[in-house]
Amino acid sequence: MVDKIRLPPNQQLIRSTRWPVVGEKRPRHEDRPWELSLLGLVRHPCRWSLAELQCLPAVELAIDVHCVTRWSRLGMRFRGIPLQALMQLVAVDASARFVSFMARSERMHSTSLTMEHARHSDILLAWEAEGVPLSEEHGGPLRCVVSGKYFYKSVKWVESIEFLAEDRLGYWERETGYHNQADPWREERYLAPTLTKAEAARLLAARDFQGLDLRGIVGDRLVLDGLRASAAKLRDASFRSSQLQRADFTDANLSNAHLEGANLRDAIFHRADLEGANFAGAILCNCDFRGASLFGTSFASVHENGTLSDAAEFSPGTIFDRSSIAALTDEQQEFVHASMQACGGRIVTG
Ligand SMILES: Nc1nc2c(c(=O)[nH]1)N[C@H]1C(S)=C(S)[C@@H](COP(=O)(O)O)O[C@H]1N2
Ligand SMILES: [Mo]
Repeated sequence: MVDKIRLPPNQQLIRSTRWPVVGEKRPRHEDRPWELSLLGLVRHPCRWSLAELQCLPAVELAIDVHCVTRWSRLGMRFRGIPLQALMQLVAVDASARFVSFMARSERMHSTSLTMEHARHSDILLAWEAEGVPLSEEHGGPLRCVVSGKYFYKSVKWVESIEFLAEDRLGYWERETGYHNQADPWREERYLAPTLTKAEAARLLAARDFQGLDLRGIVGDRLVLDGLRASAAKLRDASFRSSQLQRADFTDANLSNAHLEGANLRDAIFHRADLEGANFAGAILCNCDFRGASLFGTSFASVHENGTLSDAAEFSPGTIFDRSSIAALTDEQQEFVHASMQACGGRIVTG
């Protein structure tokens, strides 16, 4: 019950031993030893080696992790230095209104927060998770962990923190339309694209989305059979109860898309990004899911007492990779295995 209250809308708990790797997998290679700098609007800019940081009074905090792709892990234990402690040491100027975190990574990954959030929430520069040193893929030797925001505000391999008067958009926020506020309780996941109603209507009538960025497009309860949407960017799109028979979503990005109750008979999701997509109650007969990414994807609604409703429908022609299914939550995996077995659908090694 307590867990439910701590779970933001449309998030799913993952098993407490699982921790998916999201985004970049390794830092930029450099011979120089690891350092963390605090700079910008501060009285005493400062740089610490990892050893120096680890001599400061460390704390261990339990932080709820909520990834924008709909998986959550509650109360993960992280050990490190609170950002507020470092902010006191460098004496942040009153004119600072934003703080930007930069990673030692190939694409110079970054993100930013308001000073308001930096001052009033739990933020750690962490080197340990669940009692063991952070592995490199999870941001070791040093990462940021920010409570109260989707996890994309927690930069891995953080090497500098800059205090600013004006905001500087981070990598995901700038390049892929991730919401700059990132409040999981308000579901601030992605920004809607700049698509006018007339343009959306024209594209829906033509049923051709190939390669287009149509984030957040709404096509509920429409007849869209034969839709061509290969390589389309359809994050957060909504096709609830639509007719999408034979639709081609090869290589499309449908993360967090709503497909509840849609008729997707003979549709192709080959190599599609379906992270966080919802197929509850959808007809998925003869659908090809090979190579699809299924972190946090739903194929039925799971209730608090463990019961299921709105089961998606499979058929002998439905096909999944075993490795894609392994990314689902336990409840969704069980459901897919059981109903695919019941109808004779194919689960192949891939
Ligand atoms: N340097 C860097 N930090 C990053 C990212 C990234 O791609 N590069 N991805 C972000 C996103 S979207 C998430 S969900 C978390 C994932 O952290 P994890 O791989 O340890 O789960 O890191 C965040 N920090
Ligand atoms: Mo994320």
